[in-house]
Amino acid sequence: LSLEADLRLALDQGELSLHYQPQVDLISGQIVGLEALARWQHPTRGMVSPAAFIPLAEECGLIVNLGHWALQSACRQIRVWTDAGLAPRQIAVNVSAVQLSRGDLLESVRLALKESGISPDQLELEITESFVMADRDRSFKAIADLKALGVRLSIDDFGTGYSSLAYLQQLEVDKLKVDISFVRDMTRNSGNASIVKAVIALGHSLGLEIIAEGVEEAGQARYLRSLSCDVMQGYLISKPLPAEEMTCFLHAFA
Ligand code: G
Ligand code: G
Ligand code: NA
Ligand code: MN
Repeated sequence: LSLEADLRLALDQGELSLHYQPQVDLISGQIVGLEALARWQHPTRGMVSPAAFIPLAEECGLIVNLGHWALQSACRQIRVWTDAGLAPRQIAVNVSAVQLSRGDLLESVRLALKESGISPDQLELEITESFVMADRDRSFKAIADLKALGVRLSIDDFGTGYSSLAYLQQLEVDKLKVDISFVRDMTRNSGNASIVKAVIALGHSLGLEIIAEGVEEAGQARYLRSLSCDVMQGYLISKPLPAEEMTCFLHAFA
């Protein structure tokens, strides 16, 4: 069986799951969000990384179904955590440009919200610069429609794509995620530190919240706080965890 045929089956047979990684406010120390990240536990191949199967799913169009599954699963899980009094402000779900070009992203989001009964502002969508630049008219319209629904939007891996700064000003997004590659060497590489500082200043001047990804060391967290970065995410707090383990983590953290 090809990996693609396998992935098709995996989706039907429930081999995919979401893991959740906390996002922590740098001032209050509270968990303000969770990012949902897809995982594939294959019966013989073992754990297949999303870095391998997401691009494959995008190529063959399966990302439309996979993306809807992720939205639906994340919204159901927020519902469970909301009912248990454990839900942070929002859960972030990654969305691909292909969900826009080959699927009906707006309808998919609407359905997941309706079915779960969560408040739209509990859902955040992580889009990339390539999502925005692939088809500008279509993506600007989609972003406006999604904002009208009440969901929150963030730009993932910010600084690694090639969107122009002029677009950033027109986009109705709420948050920038500083890419892991800039955060990693920030305290040792002054070039990366300059980029992180610039992204924070730019984002704040446009009224956007800034989250730094890939924070692994306490020194990085201190440095980000000194730069007025708002939120951090990374192994320093926790790696992505299955829903049941995240439930325990949320209990312990509260
Ligand atoms: O969790 P990890 O760092 O291994 O994720 C690798 C990549 O896969 C990241 O770029 C992440 O954004 C992407 N990814 C994980 N889950 C999803 C998903 O549900 N949808 C999309 N489109 N991308 C995902
Ligand atoms: O493209 P995206 O930003 O969605 O992908 C995030 C990826 O980074 C996921 O695969 C996630 O598992 C991984 N990740 C999350 N926190 C850390 C971290 O602190 N260090 C490293 N190296 N990777 C991380
Ligand atoms: Na992401
Ligand atoms: Mn990212």
